[in-house]
This record gives sequence, C-alpha cells and structure tokens, in this order.
Amino acid sequence: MSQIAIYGIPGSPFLRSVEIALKEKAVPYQLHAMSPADMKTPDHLERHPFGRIPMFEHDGFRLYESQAIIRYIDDIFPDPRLTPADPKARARMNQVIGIIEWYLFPRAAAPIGFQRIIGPRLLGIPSDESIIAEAMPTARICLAELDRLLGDKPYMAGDQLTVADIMLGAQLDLFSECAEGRELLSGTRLEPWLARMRSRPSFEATRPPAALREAA
Ligand SMILES: N[C@@H](CCC(=O)N[C@@H](CS)C(=O)NCC(=O)O)C(=O)O
Repeated sequence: MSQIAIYGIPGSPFLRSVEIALKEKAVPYQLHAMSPADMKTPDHLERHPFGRIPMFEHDGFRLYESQAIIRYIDDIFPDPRLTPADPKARARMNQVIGIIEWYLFPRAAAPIGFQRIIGPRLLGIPSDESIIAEAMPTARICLAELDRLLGDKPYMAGDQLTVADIMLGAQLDLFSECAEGRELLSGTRLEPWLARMRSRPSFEATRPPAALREAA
C-alpha cells in the first residue's frame, strides 16, 4: 500500500474532510498533527506557502486545497465513488463546495467559530461580538440556501454521499458547537442530515477534540 501523509490541526474542518474521505474508502494514512504555532514556520511554509492546512502527500506527490485533495483521493481510490456520474448531481455537488469555500467558511463559520470556539476556548481570547454580528447575515443566507438545495434528498447532490456532504458535514458539525450554529440549523432539513452524517463511522472516527466540542 502506498504511503499517505496529512498535515494539519486536529479539529480543523478542512483537515477532517480529507480524513473522512480516506476513512470512507478505508485507506490508511499518517496524520502529522500540528498546533497553531506550527502554521507559519519555515517547515510548514515550505509544504504550504499560504501557511494553511491541510497539506497532503501521497508517495512524494504534494497537494494542498481540500477539494483538490479529496477529488484526487476519489480518483486514486474509486471505491466507493464520491463524485456522481450524473452531470446535474455533479454540478450540485460542485455548487455546494463553492458555497462552502466562498461564503460559508470565510464569511460565516470561520469568523463566528473563531470568536465563539477557538478564541475563547483554546486561546483565551474573549469573543468580539461585533465580528459575530457582522457575519450573521451571511451565515443566515448560507444555511437557508444549503437547506433549500438539500431539499428532501438524502444527500446534498442526490441519492449518494459525495464530496459536498463530506465537506459540509465537517463544517457544520463544528459550527453547531456554538449557539449561533445550532440556532441556524434548528428546524432545517440540514439538522437530520447532519445527524445522519455524524453517525457514519468516518465521522465518528474523526470527531474534533473534546476542547472544541465542549465549547458551546
Ligand atoms: N481553501 C483551503 C482552506 C484551508 C483553510 O483555510 N484552513 C484553515 C483551517 S480550517 C487554516 O488553515 N487556517 C489558518 C489561518 O487562517 O491562518 C482548503 O480547502 O484547504
């Protein structure tokens, strides 16, 4: 079996997405657990010039950007397939990934999650309520739109688990650890969908550390 290594901070939703994809395919990997202090070190900047995580390595082939990593994993280990064959389902999957990358993470989950979870819980920094208030309108649009796109389907793009479910599940699982995330999920179809995602062995095996989960 070829060697897969991943670098990242346990609990990070993007790192977790990659781990979930590997677990879904029962592919073993080695996790190099990092701390926030490691992000901008010369060693890590050499692996990831933007100083972010995750970073992935497969037999010497290095890759960053989570969706590129997961799509590569899906190509190399195609069973079970995480990309639908149907063009409309594939487009829906890609649309959800785009919403995560452009709106949900940078403009809602990251600012609110940092102010409510990472800052106060891990770094001892008090929450800045003005940053949370500024992010809430985008967070509301994101959750409403993702709920609409899910509709009554079992998965975001249809009848099968795709990259979109994995990436969104990892994001919303952490986001639901704060009151704002829970409030926005409450009563939506995303709520039972997230419960189903959480009960998958791949999600259970990659649960964020207790310090993050108990931060609500
Ligand atoms: N587009 C990147 C985003 C990665 C990302 O933003 N990761 C966060 C952790 S969840 C990070 O590295 N944050 C560090 C920082 O903001 O300095 C990907 O998909 O991998």
